[in-house]
Amino acid sequence: MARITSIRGRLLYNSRGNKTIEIDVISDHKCLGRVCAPSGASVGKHEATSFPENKPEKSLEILRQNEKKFVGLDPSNLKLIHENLRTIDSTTNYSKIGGSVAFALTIASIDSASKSLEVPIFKLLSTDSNLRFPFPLGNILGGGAHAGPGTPDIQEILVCAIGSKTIRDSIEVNFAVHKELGKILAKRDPGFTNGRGDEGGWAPKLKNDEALEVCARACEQLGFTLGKEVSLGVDFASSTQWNEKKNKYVYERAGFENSLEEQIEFVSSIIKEYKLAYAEDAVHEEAFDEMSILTKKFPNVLITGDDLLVTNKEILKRAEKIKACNATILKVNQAGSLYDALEFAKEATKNNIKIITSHRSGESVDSHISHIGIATKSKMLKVGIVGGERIAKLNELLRISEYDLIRGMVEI
Ligand code: 2PG
Ligand code: MG
Repeated sequence: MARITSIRGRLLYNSRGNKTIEIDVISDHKCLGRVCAPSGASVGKHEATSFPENKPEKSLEILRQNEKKFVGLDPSNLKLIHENLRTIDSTTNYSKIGGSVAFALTIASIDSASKSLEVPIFKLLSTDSNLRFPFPLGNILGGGAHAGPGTPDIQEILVCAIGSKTIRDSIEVNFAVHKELGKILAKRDPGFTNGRGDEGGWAPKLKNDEALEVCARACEQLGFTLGKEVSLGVDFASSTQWNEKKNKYVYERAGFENSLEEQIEFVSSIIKEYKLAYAEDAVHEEAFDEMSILTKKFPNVLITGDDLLVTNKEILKRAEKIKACNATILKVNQAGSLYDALEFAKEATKNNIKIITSHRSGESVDSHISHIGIATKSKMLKVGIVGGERIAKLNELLRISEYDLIRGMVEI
């Protein structure tokens, strides 16, 4: 059995150029596990706090003071590492040490164990003998909190190659749609600068409906039928539009407002018109009842909670009671530790809530989430489309395909 021999944290920067932390966990003096923490732009109210007082330096200082608590532990024993972490910070949202430490320390431990035992991370996290690939869900057009003024209010229009039989084909189809969309946008607007949002999706000056229309056209021009070879998805990130005082969704860029009922109509018509397979945060983060209306109305669409559930097991239990969603985003850093996130995944699976493991908009070039997506039997892996930090996760899926342990794609 391996033993953790040292831990070291450092201040680095994420894909937005913002400060973040990276943690090294070294086992047996030689096996290095290394993880850099990501961060979101559209952050749920109840997510784990990234850093105490928003200061990564403070997280690093607390880690340094407590380093010894982890030395000597088995790096593959996630529960023990999590429990030791909880002796330092027992707050529900990791406000004392920062969720970024919980994230990086637990995943770096598993990374280190993987090196020491020479077993891939997905195998360490799951004993299931029937693992498959999740479908990559790629952001082809960005707006909202991920892109500048003039772009759609809707945060992300995504593509998923639901007809693909292999991981390579599913990745290539996503790229093809993204490229085709780029050509359409350039033709439509000679002033289009090829500008992209935070996750690699194009960021054109378009209204919501125009943006959806060009994405559908890109798929069709490649000979695909929506709902057959490929499907579109949308992350509405509705909390961004929600105005509590007005009790309305304010679509500032498009220039309209929706009441709670109108929002359901708005989302429903988009789901129907574009045959969406996937609709994330279609209502704001506390609108559980409205989410359950949509879940009932669209049993064959992944009605997915992100800000709504924030990878929090207790909130998920509340959602389950009223069948608020049939799918959930899993972002480890929303929960805090990898142990927390895996407990959340167990609860979701037990209740037949489909899992979509996801990146954050502010990322690193790490690719551990590709393993986490496989081990949690996620239906989809939401990792953006192009840009080094997005491609890193897709490339890792291709490396993993060299293991004979995984047979084909999940059923969707
Ligand atoms: C989301 C994510 C990732 P952020 O809303 O689903 O696409 O964005 O990391 O900004 O929360
Ligand atoms: Mg989201």
